[in-house]
Amino acid sequence: MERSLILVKPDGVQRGLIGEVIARFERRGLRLVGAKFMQVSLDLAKQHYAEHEGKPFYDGLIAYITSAPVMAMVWEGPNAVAAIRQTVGSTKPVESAPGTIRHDFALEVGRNLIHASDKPETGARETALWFKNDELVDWKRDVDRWVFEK
Ligand code: IDP
Ligand code: MG
Repeated sequence: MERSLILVKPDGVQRGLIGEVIARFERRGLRLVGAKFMQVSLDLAKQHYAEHEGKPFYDGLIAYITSAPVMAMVWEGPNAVAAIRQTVGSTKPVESAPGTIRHDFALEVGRNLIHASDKPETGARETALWFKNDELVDWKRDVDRWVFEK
């Protein structure tokens, strides 16, 4: 089953939007695999955002993600990465479709509330970076057969 790392970033936590974000993924039918509320270390922030090192917004991005606690989660489902990116919306909130999280709750790219893995391989890599194996729960829901075709 495909997995995606989701972070409710510091602005989302401070604004009381953890529940809103979780509710949207639950309603979509995705299955929660792991969750922890945590302060991000500088080391983890740098590993997570390594692909952006050297870009003009990099220092601000590291400062943003380490500025206050985040809610880190792993969600899974068929095509979970694409489904979640769709529910999250575009990187720039003003380019996000109405009804997406970034459209509905954000205005600026540097305060866009949420992180979601961008590819299935990234989902696997980021899950391993943020969570130990024993922090992830392998489980079935009674409702799975009504949400997942197979
Ligand atoms: P994504 O979060 O939609 O995958 P990325 O391009 O991977 O977007 O960028 C990672 C994060 O870096 C964004 O979510 C946003 O918080 C921040 N970011 C990206 N571009 C800019 C920018 O031009 N200015 C400020 N922050 C940016
Ligand atoms: Mg990205």
